[in-house]
Amino acid sequence: MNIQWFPGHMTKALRMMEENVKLVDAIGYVLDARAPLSCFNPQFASVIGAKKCVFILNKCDLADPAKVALWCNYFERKNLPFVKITATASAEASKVASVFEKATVDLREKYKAKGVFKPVRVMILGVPNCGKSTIINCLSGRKTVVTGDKPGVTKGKQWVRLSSGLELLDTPGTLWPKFDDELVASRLCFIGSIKDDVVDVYEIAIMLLDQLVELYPDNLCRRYGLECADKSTSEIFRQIATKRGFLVRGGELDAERCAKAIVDDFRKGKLGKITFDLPPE
Ligand SMILES: Nc1nc2c(ncn2[C@@H]2O[C@H](COP(=O)(O)OP(=O)(O)O)[C@@H](O)[C@H]2O)c(=O)[nH]1
Ligand SMILES: [Mg+2]
Repeated sequence: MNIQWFPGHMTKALRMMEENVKLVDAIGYVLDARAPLSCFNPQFASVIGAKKCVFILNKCDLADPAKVALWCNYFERKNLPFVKITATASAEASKVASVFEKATVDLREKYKAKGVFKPVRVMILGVPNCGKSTIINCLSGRKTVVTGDKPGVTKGKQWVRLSSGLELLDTPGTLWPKFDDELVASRLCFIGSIKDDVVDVYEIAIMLLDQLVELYPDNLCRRYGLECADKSTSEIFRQIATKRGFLVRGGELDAERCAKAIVDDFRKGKLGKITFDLPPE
């Protein structure tokens, strides 16, 4: 897969984060629970530095609960603050607020002892489309920042003040200039973090089928009524296209339409609850 793509607005966004990190007390690092490892942007480490960092495993409604549990276990073992949520469910807001409150308790007590009132500021970061803006809206209880099911919706700098005294800074999602790991790049495509228009949808669908055959063959068979996933990926693709009637005149496969449908099924959770990445070790 060939993705050599780093739009100018991502460089700008990274610079904005580097400047603003001085203003915040903590970081909220959002990870898509379907591919948490792939969501680690190597460029974020230098932005975060020694700041307190809370990991937010988002989109848990779409993720495999058994693997999410492994991730929670991993964060616990490493003594890293984390929270698992579904940001589209508004009832989850208090979970995020309380993990930030806990992470900044020392600081807030210091302010209190000095008799100063200063908001606790948190910068929310993560790859495109992992749900940063949705989390902020969920916390503020209203639609304060724009969200969208495609990368690149958040452009400028946006502070949101909550009644609890917490101030959140939304940031545009950024990726890194070169993907060394094909699996990581493919998973960022599956979860819609890499824009569909810079990749070949057929190639993405085939990679998705490849990984589903390996990790979730039953889900694949159930969704598409296949007897088994014990065939080549291109054969499975052909079967799905035939069953679904994705054909063009003359009986040829409509590969693009079929590919889009498969990727879309995954994104909407129609293939079941799926998580590709295991924690390190
Ligand atoms: N199913 C599901 N969808 C979510 C969740 N959080 C965000 N989304 C959706 O993911 C898409 C991207 O969200 P957005 O907040 O714009 O992502 P951002 O690019 O990180 O700011 C939107 O369509 C959201 O509705 C979640 O927990 N579950
Ligand atoms: Mg956004």
